[in-house]
Amino acid sequence: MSQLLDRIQDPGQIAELSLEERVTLAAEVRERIIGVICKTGGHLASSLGVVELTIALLTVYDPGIDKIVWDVGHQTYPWKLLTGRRELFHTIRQTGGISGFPRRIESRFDVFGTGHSSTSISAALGFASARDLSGRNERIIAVIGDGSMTAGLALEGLNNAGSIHTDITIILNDNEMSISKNVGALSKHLNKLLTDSTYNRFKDGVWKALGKVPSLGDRMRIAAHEVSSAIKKTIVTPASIFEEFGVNYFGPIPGHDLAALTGVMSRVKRISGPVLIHVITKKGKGYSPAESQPVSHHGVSGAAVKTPGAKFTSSFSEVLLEAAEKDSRVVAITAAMPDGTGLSGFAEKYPDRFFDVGIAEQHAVTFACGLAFGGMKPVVAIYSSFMQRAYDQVIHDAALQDAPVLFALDRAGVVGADGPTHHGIYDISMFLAIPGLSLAAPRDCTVLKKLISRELSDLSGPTGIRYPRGLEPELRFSSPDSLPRGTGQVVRNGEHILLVAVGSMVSTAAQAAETLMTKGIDVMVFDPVWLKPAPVEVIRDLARNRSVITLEEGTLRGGFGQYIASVLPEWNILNLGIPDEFVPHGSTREIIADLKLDSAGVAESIEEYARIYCESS
Ligand SMILES: Cc1ncc(C[n+]2csc(CCOP(=O)(O)OP(=O)(O)O)c2C)c(N)n1
Repeated sequence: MSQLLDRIQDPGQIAELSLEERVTLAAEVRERIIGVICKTGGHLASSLGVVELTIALLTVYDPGIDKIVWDVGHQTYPWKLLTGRRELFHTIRQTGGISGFPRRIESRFDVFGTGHSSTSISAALGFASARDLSGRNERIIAVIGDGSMTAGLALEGLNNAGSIHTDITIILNDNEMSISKNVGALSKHLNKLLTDSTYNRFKDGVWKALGKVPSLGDRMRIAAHEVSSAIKKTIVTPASIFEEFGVNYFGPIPGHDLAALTGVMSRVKRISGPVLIHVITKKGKGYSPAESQPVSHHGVSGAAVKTPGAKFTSSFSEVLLEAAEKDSRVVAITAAMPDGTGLSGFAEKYPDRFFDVGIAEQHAVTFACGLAFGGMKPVVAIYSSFMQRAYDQVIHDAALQDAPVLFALDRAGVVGADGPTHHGIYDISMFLAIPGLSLAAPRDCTVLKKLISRELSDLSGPTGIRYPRGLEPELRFSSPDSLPRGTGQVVRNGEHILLVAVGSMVSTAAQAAETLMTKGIDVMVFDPVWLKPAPVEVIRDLARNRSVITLEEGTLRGGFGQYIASVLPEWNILNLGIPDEFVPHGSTREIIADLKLDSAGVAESIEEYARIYCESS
């Protein structure tokens, strides 16, 4: 029974509830999230950690006018439930359902879409500056986690907040966790703020003094700021890093205490300039399995049946451990994803050679270049979509200087429920455009292992290996021990059509070829293995008496197919892949089918092409 939750038709109703009712509402929100997400899957632990914070925000601010900008966005399930999406909540992350992240097109309350971390302060500052320029007076609030605060982008925003000095509230949701345990000096600093008694004494002084200021109107906000500054001057305290940035710091505040949260937020509302409220929460709060194991409950897969089989990520872990054992120069770097990228085993076995740099993809890449020039063999494991953050570093620091760094691009291709922010469909175009950078796309775990093992034995320049999320395909083909650049492998013979299929698409291509065979179309399937340098001469040879079609799980714009078409202009090549549109969230199987990249869709496109081609020739 969720009597209160089911009564909320408009978030404005929350401010009218009593404190007791809001506490009940929090319990109902939590219950609903656990009930739904344990079935559908999704980001459970982070959302459970911000239930009270969300209710406090909706109590103190007016979401119809004020702008609440969430960072990362995976923790917005309470927000969705309370801002008009309760009835659709059971559809979250599913095909045609609501998104697992804030999206402007989904709700007027989602003022800024996200999925990648650390954007909230910059976006909020933009909103605040627009407000100032337009003479409006809404409140702007950024809600950012301690993990997300470790990224360069967040620190760039903070730096700018201190200099623009406009009214903006940053809520730092500190649960001491990124996906894994948060790392780095900032995390230590936050911990110090939590435990430092001098700081807590200072905080108490500020609250007491502010409490004495009788209900201040806008005109008096400056006076309140002066009270706070005066107190700061009277007590010698260690400065929080935020104050050094010119941002007023308030906290730490217990993040599951609704009275404390709303009290502090309402009082801080009166202070002008940039302020930061440091809120302490527990990831997974209210669901004991998630509280005790927040890492495995960061994202849960719901009731989906798990199929056994070799996974790309675990094969990467295995081969990396083997290489590290043989060669002490092999080092591994993650940007806050030791578990997701399969590096936790490496971290355990080789703690000195493992680096979790925080959510800092740009730093990870440049750091790896330094390691490489210092004589190490760095492997940077980053999901394909998060590598977008570090594109300049890949060009400027790695490729331009020919740094021998191996980029392990996990989750390449369509990833499913996380949707457009997370699909890894731009890496081929990104990497192909960079001179001197090599890129391979293994079709299965055996090829992945051979490639990584070979590259790490003699890493000659910046090299990317892209591989998909999840299990290798059931249909596999034997592969030679060595897969040198520029050769590739024919995995199926055929007379009429040469189908050049990239990585995850090789088995799909072979299945489509079987279907087409029954229709009299005989397809040769060629796996180039290396997309750059590509086996262009081999493809040219094979194409002599066949029509050429390319197939990739990546955007067509600037992709492998377009590259092949550009180097073989004499052929009328058909490129199959992802059109120039953002791909929605949903089940991977359904998305792939919609894109006509499953074997039935590929067979249909080829049959159609063959028909038109035969008619015209
Ligand atoms: C640029 C980028 N890199 C990596 C990720 C993957 N990721 C999603 S959530 C997360 C941890 C965020 O930690 P925090 O901000 O503290 O939020 P919490 O989950 O603890 O609430 C990471 C690393 C991401 N979303 N964006």
